[in-house]
Amino acid sequence: METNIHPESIPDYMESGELRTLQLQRLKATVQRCYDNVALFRQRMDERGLKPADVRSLADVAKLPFTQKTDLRDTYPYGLFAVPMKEVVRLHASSGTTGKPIVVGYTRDDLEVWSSVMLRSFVATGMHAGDVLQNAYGYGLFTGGLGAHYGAERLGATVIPISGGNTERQILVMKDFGVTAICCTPSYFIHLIEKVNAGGISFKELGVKVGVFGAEPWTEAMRAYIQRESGIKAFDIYGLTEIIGPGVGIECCEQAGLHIFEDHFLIEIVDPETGEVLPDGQEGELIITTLTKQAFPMIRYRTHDITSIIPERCACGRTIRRISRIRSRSDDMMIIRGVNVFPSQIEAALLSVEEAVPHYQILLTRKGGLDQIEVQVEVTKEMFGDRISELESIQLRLAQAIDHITGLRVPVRLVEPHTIARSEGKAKRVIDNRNQ
Ligand code: DLL
Repeated sequence: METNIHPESIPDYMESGELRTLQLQRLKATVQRCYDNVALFRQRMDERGLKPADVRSLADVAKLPFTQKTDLRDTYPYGLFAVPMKEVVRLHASSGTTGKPIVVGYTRDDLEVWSSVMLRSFVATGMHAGDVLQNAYGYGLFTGGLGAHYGAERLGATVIPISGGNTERQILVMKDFGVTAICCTPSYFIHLIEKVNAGGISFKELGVKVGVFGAEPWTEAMRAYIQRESGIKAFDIYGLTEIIGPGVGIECCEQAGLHIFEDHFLIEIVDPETGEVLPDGQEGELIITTLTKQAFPMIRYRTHDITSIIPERCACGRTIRRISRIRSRSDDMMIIRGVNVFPSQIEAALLSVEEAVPHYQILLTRKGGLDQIEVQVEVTKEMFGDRISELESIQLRLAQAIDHITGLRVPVRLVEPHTIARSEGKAKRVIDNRNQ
């Protein structure tokens, strides 16, 4: 139990009944605001014969229609905004995979809320005023940079707004500026560790103690790798543009699931196929309803992120509930010879083999109407100099580890050091050439 509770983190410890009452009051207000100001929400509710007054309990949220990413595309750019543009003081956008980006807006109050949940996120990791934060999330339309920036400033940390990329400069800053904490994607952090170590000093000699990593899926095995190789404590932070950006949830020092800032976000888990609400503890798709957003409120947003609600109270004393690490996105699932496989399973398998380095890519192709998969794994320079028989043995062990976790014999190809592209932001783990 933490003894020094930051004043802004008090809602993290709110008595559960009080929190549910607050959520219900805010849910009602959000539904009313959406009904009054957003044509799509009103139309969807009218089609179901629903009025805002029909939301009488938190469970009633399940009566409301889902919102999908396609709804944001169909109403591009401002169709889901619930306030006049003169109240919108910031826009962000996310590029997505196809066509136009999705655009979200924030009022001044929304930015306040965002800073406060980001501040609470940093507090949960044990960061405090006086920490020097290297913020290597991208600044710009991506929410990572500015989201972390304002939260950290509000905490009283010294923020270095370095943004993503330019690895040489990142390393110089990390060495010379007294950096104690860093934010970036986990895949980029691995790249940084590698580059620092290649420069002749060990990452562990630097003063960095805390890493706040998110924006892409990663595994416990990856955390173990990062903590072992860098000596820092690595925290998982979750969020998405459509809801607010980073700061929907974060791990605390227990590193046992991500606390959701439930006074601002109402969470449900549903069966991704049927949309039916699932009980706590069961894995399914995370659905989020915003409770305080003004410019861009969201009702029952289908995140496609697969997780579960952890029903037990956390040892840290926070009463806000946790979700388990995002296992994957429902749309990332690959079906290989009839077996469902997620990239995170491949990652966990690869990292269970001692010699493996966490640079890998999954290549999907189609042959004779059947999906084919190949996993490419980088070896280190030292390994590359090894005898062929040793490389073969590693290859075999990697394939066996994948078989063990997924039940599939998957071809593994060892590739030369530095041949898999490094990302400055979100890593591209799956190369899908099935439709070529
Ligand atoms: O990635 C916001 C963010 C910035 C989160 C910085 C954390 C840190 P989007 O670009 O809209 O927003 O992508 C959101 O990324 O639906 C998840 O699929 C994935 N994602 C985000 N955080 C995590 C995480 C930002 N900790 C999408 N673990 C989400 C797994 C994550 N997946």
